[in-house]
Amino acid sequence: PKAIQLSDYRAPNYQVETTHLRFELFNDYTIVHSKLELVRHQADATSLHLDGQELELISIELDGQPLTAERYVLGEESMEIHGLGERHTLAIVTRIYPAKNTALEGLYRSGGMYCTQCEAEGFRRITYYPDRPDVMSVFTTEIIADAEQFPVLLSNGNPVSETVSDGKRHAVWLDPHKKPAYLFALVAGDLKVKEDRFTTMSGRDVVLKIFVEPQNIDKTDYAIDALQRSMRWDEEVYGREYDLDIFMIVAVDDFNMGAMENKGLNVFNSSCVLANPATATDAAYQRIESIVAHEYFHNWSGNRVTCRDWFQLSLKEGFTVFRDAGFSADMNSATVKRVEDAKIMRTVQFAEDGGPMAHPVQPDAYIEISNFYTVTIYEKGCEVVGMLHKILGAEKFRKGSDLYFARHDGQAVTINEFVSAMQDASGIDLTLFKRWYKQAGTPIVSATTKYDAEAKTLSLTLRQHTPDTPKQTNKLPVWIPVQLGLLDANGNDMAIQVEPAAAWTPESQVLHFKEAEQTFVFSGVTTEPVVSLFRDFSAPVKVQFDQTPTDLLFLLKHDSDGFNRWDAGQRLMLHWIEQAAATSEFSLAPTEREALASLLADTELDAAMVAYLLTLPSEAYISEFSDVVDPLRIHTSREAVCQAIAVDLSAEFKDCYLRLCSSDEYAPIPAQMTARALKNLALSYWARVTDEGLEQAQQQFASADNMTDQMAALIVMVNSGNEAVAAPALTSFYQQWQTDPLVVNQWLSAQAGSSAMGTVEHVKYLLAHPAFDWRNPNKVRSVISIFANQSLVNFHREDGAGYALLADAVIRLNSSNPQIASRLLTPLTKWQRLVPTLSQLMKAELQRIMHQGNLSKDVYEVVSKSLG
Ligand code: B3K
Ligand code: ZN
Repeated sequence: PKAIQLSDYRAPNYQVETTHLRFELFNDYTIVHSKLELVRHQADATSLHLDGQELELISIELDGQPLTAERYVLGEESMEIHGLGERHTLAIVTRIYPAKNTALEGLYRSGGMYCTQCEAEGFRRITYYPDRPDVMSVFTTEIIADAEQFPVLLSNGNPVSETVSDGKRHAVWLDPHKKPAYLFALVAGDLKVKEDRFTTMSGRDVVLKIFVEPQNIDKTDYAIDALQRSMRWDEEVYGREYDLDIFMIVAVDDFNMGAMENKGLNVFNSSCVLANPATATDAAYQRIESIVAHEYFHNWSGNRVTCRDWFQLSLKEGFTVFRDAGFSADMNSATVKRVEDAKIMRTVQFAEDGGPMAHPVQPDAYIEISNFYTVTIYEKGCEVVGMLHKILGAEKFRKGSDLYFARHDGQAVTINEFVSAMQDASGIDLTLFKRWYKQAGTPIVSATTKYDAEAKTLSLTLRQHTPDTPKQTNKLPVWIPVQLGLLDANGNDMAIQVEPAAAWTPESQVLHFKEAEQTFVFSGVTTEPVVSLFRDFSAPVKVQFDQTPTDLLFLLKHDSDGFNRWDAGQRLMLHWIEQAAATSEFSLAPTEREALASLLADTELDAAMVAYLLTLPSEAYISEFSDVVDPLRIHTSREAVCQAIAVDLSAEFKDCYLRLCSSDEYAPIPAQMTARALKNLALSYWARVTDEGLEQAQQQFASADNMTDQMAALIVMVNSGNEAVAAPALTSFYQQWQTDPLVVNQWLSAQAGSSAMGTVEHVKYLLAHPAFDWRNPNKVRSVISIFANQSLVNFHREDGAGYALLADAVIRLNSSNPQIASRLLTPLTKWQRLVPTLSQLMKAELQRIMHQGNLSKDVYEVVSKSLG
């Protein structure tokens, strides 16, 4: 397979003014008629390139005449038409087989329904087409299907007509907005609909519809509510109004990712949209809220203004993640949201940036674009937009966003155009800032301070360095916004005066660090302060700043920045874990114990925040702070610290638990969700060290009226390692929920992800269980990905059996669903950082995959890059 290069980009020869599609759905196959109005776009162009995959060509006509064989060349995945003039009508008929489509790209069947997934390059599996995002067209879609089997026929835009004759239903949809083919969607099925309305800021009435399989109709309320709040928020915060008469969401069970923003017809993985209190956890509700918002926000950042080519993917994804993060922060707690996002950056994105798949936010080459829907494109892309927000401030940022949408509405543009709009609207030169988009790797910032008591100054010296990444060396300094504060002896923020003054933005408390090394001098510092650096996670960098456990404890108690309170606590806990690893024992110092106890009793603080403050860094998080990863050592030392905290504070955890038990009827609202988060955290510590706590978990499990409490209790029992407690609970849970696939998936994950229970043998048992299904991506993720990413001590078993299990799964899925196979591979890409024995075993599994014949592009790219 050959890499596609950004530098090879050429504008298309022809544009497609209108696209008329007619789908005839039969049981065994589908016939697709396409009629394109082509218009020349490059002077002198005479040839047209169309993409096509797994298509049977039935006929092709140009301007009403059959196209003779010498006028076109069929390649394995393309069609080239020659001898063209200014304007043409091209009509193509193809046959496709949706029921045989296990890759879940293009048009496929999921259960009894048809649906599509076209991003990035799925439309070429429907018909021959210039399947690239800079070809934008007005689409009309006709769907013809058995009237009884398919009462619901949907496509993008507004409905034009629907008729039934001779047992066939015939629906027509027109989308007036020009769009690239990747935003096309079609759905056909026997679905129930939940309907509501929204009145836009200019007073237009929009119909909202969520389509689901009949058994799920009682799981749609929350998504509708989240959608309405998203629509309002986008008007208020970004001035963006919805632009069609109808907005639809469809839930499907078989889906490769979370959801898809097709124009006017979002298609969702059912796990990211369906919820009711009995079956969905608070975490699921929050996921739904953010994904519904994300897909809705794409209507502007992605659809009205789209990407010129797939190297610009972060243009829509980074910006849209930033928008949905702002929404979630406003709906819940901004600090908690920031903590959650920083955790993902530090565990998953930093790992990607430091591994063989490292790539810039704007990549310059790829073999398979599906492999580039990554945490770098999404989450680091969001952080880069977030830094622009910090640099510009909220008001100028909004002006930049308005200018971007006004300038480029209806266009397919590049990341450069986004930054230019921000620059032009703000008057701030962003030339240097653009390096963030081009350089891969996580910058490492080291900080040292020197206090001069006589001069009353504090000097802060910052150095930055970005390590080499595959095919990228000698990186240049980037523009790093360092949000900071200086705490006096009482823990209050000191007033800040700094030299050079030009490097300081007082409103945002941001220092602009732009060179390899810079020293900033703070004056009027009457006592030696405790420095709080990178408040609010102001830049996606690794920080090396030696602060004593005493300072960290002080920041944990006093920092006015909630994010840095959490961060100080995590750094302190990393010290503890290191201490436990070095000495094989650990106990809390009295001051530390006191600090944790007072957090636990602090009813002023957001309860979810308290829960995060008291949660140890995960094993994955600890790994990212280790030079050489020794999973067993990490697991054992973390467990020791966890045990010590549980023992020392068991009475406090019990009190906290009992205080937060509530008899209020369940509601997925922030006040309740945060309380449940802390309550269930307290339970997990309490049950770890007392019979009373474990009995309480059993009781909560038996009496819970909502999945959050039931699942939390189940996980406590599973993690107890007490077979006599865990086994009956798992059995009764399965009996209770076996007909609900989304709940069964949680049941699978609770086992596969547990250090106590998620052993290789048990995972094999789950893979053979009737609840498992290799064709369903949610099941594969629930068992295999969860095992390999969470049950680390078992995945990294010393004989390599965990790696072999994962490699077998990749090999099995390589041909049926290459995207899922490739995604599963991520844990195996980290072999170089492991202790030598494990490293060799893991590498051998990658080599075994490499030696299989017929690797998909997806799997080949990740494996070959990982082996270097
Ligand atoms: N844009 C889609 C992702 C498509 C992934 C294609 N392999 C979902 C989203 O980011 O909103
Ligand atoms: Zn997106």
